[in-house]
Amino acid sequence: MRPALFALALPLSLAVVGAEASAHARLVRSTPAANATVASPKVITLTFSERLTPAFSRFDLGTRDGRKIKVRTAASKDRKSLIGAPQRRLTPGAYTITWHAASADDGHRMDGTVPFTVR
Ligand SMILES: [Cu+2]
Repeated sequence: MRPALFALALPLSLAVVGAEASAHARLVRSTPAANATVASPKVITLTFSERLTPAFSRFDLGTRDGRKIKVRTAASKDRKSLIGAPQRRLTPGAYTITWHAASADDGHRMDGTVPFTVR
């Protein structure tokens, strides 16, 4: 590639990468926070960097050894958060929130986990 063309192409490709990254729904905040030790949470809230498509966005809750805790999740009014209440009090131990989030902007699906401990 000629130097002049390369000089043009580089900022363009960086711009595309930047747009992609900002269009993905990244987890920005959670309650409980990752790795926190808390009392049994009545409500779990995950807040994302982007508006979500509620039909494809939810989270599960399980013990660290794989037992599922029932939790019904819903999107907040601004569609940037997922909120759910565990259907029973959590006994002391290690838990993992496993989330799935689809960006309303580009439909890209992301997922991740948030570990926490109940004292
Ligand atoms: Cu994306």
